[in-house]
Amino acid sequence: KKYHVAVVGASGVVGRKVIQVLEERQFPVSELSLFASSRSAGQKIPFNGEEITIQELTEDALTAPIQIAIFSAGGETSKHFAPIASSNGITVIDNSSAWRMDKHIPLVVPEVNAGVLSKDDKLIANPNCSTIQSVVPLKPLQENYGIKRVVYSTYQAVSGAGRKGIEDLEQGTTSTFPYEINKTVIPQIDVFLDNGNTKEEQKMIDETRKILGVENLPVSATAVRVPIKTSHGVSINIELEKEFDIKKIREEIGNIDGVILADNPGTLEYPLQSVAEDTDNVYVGRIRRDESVENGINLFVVADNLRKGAATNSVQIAESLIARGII
Ligand code: 11C
Repeated sequence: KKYHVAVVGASGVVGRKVIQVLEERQFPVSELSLFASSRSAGQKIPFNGEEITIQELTEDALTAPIQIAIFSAGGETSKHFAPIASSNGITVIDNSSAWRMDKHIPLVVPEVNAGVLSKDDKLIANPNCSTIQSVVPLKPLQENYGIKRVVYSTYQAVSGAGRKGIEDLEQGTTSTFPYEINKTVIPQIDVFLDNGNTKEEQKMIDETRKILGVENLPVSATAVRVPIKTSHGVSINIELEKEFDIKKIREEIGNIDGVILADNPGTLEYPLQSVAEDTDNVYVGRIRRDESVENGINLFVVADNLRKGAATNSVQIAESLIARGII
């Protein structure tokens, strides 16, 4: 079976990646429709040997025969257009933060919680990039040992902020970031909230709890922008409920679908952003005991923020819906 797929926000950094990933993974597309704002309408994007013209997104655009729509056009567009599309019977996978914390909307990283998907889901949220790669190695730890507390420290690429973020790095401008990102790391991603966290940090906390299904899980995060173009790094410190064997944990993490263990200090092998770039893998390494607490563990996780952190994960959600006979 093949599907009529729409990409909303087709001209953006993530939208273009979604189109590329659909082609690379040979997603069963019968027809691809591309939508964006009037500014980008008329642009052509290659897909499976054809040139597809971007159409302007209007209220009547998202309807049958489209069956699946992948949105990456920002929160405001998703808030307005995703309910219109889903009420027209289209299954929407939304990359923005608009719907993630809505308790009726599943928030999915397929390796971790594809089991929450059901036939009733017409709108499914794709988590924040730094959250996606972080929860992947947490899954077997939660299942096998119980998680008591998680502390994230991130090293996030400028492409997380879109094309303007990349321009700031390449040109030394400050149109997106408050300081010159080519000269410093910046311990601020997105706006500050009343509790002192940035919005990015709060997303990591809230989304981790929702994906792991533990409402009050103690999670803390510090999110930092670093001067590289692609791939986020996250240092994760975890306290487990039960005792563990570090070799066994290494094995359990290595067995997760899509995870590449890069964990061999003897040969200087560890996750690198330069290696993860342009791959769909989640690289995990520096796995070691944290001797400062009981049952503590440290690890470092790297993934391409535009792929596993966004486009690839949303296509994998669509693949999970097909594999589970939901669409
Ligand atoms: C960043 N994580 O690196 C952000 C970008 O909620 O989907 C993704 C924002 C989101 O700036």
